[in-house]
Amino acid sequence: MTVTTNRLRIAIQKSGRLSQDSQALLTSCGLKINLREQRLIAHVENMDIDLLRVRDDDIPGLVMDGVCDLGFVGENVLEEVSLQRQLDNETYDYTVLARLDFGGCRLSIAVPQEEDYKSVKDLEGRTIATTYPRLLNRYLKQNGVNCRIVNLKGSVEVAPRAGLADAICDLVSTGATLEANGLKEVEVIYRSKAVLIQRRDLADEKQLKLIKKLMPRIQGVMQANE
Ligand code: PRT
Ligand code: ZN
Repeated sequence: MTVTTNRLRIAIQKSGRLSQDSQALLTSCGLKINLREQRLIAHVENMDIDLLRVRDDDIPGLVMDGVCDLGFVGENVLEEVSLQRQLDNETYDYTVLARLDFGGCRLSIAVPQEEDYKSVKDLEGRTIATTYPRLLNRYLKQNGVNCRIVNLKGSVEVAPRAGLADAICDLVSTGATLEANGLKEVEVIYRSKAVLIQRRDLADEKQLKLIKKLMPRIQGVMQANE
């Protein structure tokens, strides 16, 4: 059974690096969010909007499958999920409504500090641990390098020390985590920010009108932050 509702559904990360900023942006746009910490759904009191609070990894799929109308997610996750869904012959359509001014990071390859690294060719035949196997695979292919990719959902930065991999491919912002784990950043393979995406097939007049009303506000808040 599918739930029919014409309240606009916006997927946001429940708790993590994008949660505060996504919520703050919506609040600055005038949404009065009735948020109870443990709840999956938060109702917006003054507009026909519900927030769905989920893991960031689930957000692209929810929008691509049309279960949510909009979503706030990092481009890194969005691109990884898109690549995976293309391989699995699933729909991977969406529209980017705005590139946001938070969640900035880069996906980089890092190797042990003592390693004498000159170019990407030095990775030939090595094992790389990552949470982003599709993005990494695309990069390696483009550079004609063959590696073994080990898929880890967490603690990627300890993989070389634990003897699980020769190198890692992980998100970096300040570089402190790499440094603390005796690693150095050698290749930036993807630069990411948070984006607001919309499902492709959204057709409900009322919902489209609501989005039209919200977008200038979002642009306005971002300009004020510049
Ligand atoms: O529970 P859920 O699945 O929703 O959350 P999560 O743990 O998967 O994601 P979360 O909250 O850590 O990150 C959400 C999004 O924030 C990411 O997908 C990125 O788009 C963005 N982002 C921005 C970052 C970082 N900066 C970042 N630095 N995500 C993760 N990190 C981690 C990185 O993985 C590494 O462990 O921070 C560490 C490195 O930081 P520095 O400052 O030491 O370099
Ligand atoms: Zn996640």
